[in-house]
Amino acid sequence: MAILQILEFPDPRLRKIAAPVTVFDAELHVFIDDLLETMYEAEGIGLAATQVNVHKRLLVLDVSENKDSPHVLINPSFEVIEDELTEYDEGCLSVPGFYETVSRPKTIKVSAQNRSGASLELNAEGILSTCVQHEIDHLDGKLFVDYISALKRTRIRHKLEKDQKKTT
Ligand code: GNR
Ligand code: NI
Repeated sequence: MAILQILEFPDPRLRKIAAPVTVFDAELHVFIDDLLETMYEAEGIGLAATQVNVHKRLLVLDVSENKDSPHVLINPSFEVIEDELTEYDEGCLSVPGFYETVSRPKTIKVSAQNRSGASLELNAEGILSTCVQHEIDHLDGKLFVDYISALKRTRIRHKLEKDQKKTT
């Protein structure tokens, strides 16, 4: 297993659109396990392949208290079940140290494939719904900072660029 490096905003590679997964082989399974290990090590509740510079449509998440309920979603999509929105103070491992309130559909139906390629569906609400939508956004090159004001986004970009100069 391996800990993978997480890209940070405003890295342009976070803007790439991920391609569907078509091959469910041992190499994919190794990558899924690395993604899970990287998420747990970084203490995140989700991680999308895009964030580790792999531009394939897959993500992992675990919103459980005891960090013992990993989910793997491959080629995920979702349908909004109710029009109601929910607000959450979102953070992102690719935007370290910043949290902003984002409003998203509260209840969704997620369709995806598991690590063997079998279809799966799940209904999500609350933090699971928020997290799935946040991760699917990554696969489409979007970040939670795209939902906040341009002024706040620019401030965050400048602070992170300064930090990145110090550490690379
Ligand atoms: O760890 C994470 N916490 C979080 C909190 C609120 C809304 C979304 C998230 S996802 C984030 C991990 C991450 O960056 N996933 O892409
Ligand atoms: Ni994120």
